[in-house]
Amino acid sequence: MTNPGPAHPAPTGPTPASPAPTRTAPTDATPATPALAGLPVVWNEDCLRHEPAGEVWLGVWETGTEVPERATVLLDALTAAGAAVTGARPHGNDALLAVHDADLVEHLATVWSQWEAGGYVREHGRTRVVPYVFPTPGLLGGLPMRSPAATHGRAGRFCYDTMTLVGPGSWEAIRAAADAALTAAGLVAAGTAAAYALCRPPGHHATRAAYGGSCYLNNAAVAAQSLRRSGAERVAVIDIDAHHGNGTQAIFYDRPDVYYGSLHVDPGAGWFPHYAGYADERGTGAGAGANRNLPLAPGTGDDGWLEALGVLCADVRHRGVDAVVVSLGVDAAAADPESPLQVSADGYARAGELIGALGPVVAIQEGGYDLPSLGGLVVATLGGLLAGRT
Ligand code: SP5
Ligand code: ZN
Repeated sequence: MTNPGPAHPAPTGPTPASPAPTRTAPTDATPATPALAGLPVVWNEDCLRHEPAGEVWLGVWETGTEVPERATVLLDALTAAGAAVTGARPHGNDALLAVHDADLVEHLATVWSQWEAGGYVREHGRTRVVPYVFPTPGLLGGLPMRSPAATHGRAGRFCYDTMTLVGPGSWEAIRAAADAALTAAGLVAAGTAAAYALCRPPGHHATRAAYGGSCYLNNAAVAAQSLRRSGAERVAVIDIDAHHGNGTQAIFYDRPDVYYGSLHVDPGAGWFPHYAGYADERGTGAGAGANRNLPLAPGTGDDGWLEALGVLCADVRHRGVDAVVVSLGVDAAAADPESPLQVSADGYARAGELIGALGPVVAIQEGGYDLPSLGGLVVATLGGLLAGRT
């Protein structure tokens, strides 16, 4: 029997509080050569404005794990490690529309104001946009897609689950995360060896025309396409988030110029995103062979995980690559509440080395939900990335 969710025991007690925010300059305790000295970390404060206020899972509104504190914890850890925090530069919608349908972008930009204007909050106590009817192929049966008159009907048109809520500041954060990804891609296109975008919300579950899995716009796909437009002929997206990046896979599935490789907990063993991420999904048409999924058994640790990453890296070296995008989720770590993989911080550091050796890298933050260990995991990965590059 497949499980409906995490097979390991749910964490007991309240979510641990994040460390007190410290934005002070490095102190005497900082090593002489900070681990991430010189690494650009691209950030925009607007990423904090998305407050999904939980997720509706199996019909029940639960405390969510994709919380704003994730970003503050990461920013503090990266700053303490000597990274150079730089502001995300605003970009036009062109870069978004190269990988997303205009209807999705328009919906995300406007659905909250329509929800509010429709009285869903004031009159009905519905404090976030949560869809309830989904126009699946089984419902439509070949009928043309409509744009429902009711906002609550329209809410399901571009969303494929109930866990990915939209609130007052969501669009500003979604847009800021994409700008951060584009800014990091621009730095690498201009010759910087590695750059990291502190994207929140994450993006790899967002497809061309639909959002879900705590993701709204696909930051990694936006970065990959921007690298292509800047002249990189062959781009590889390596996705080490614990979950399969079904959105990134779908966006590039028929293209030979953007390789997608992912290691993730086996959807066939009962894990999100359930409908994608299987090993036989290898790309289609001109993109045949440019997609590789390596689903891993629950419980897989450093050895199995790094061996699988080695397969993806061999693929990339074999095909040739001008720039790499890494979908950097750290939810494969042992302490993470959202996946049963058992990767250590050393494992993540080694992954960074392997990926850094492939070529110039744009790192995009995806998942990772254990607030006490989140910062150390990302710092370890980026430190490995810098070490592997040389
Ligand atoms: C970017 C990313 O890592 N997205 C992950 C989305 C997968 N979320 C699946 C959630 C499944 C149920 N969560 C269980 C919560 C139990 N309280
Ligand atoms: Zn994930």
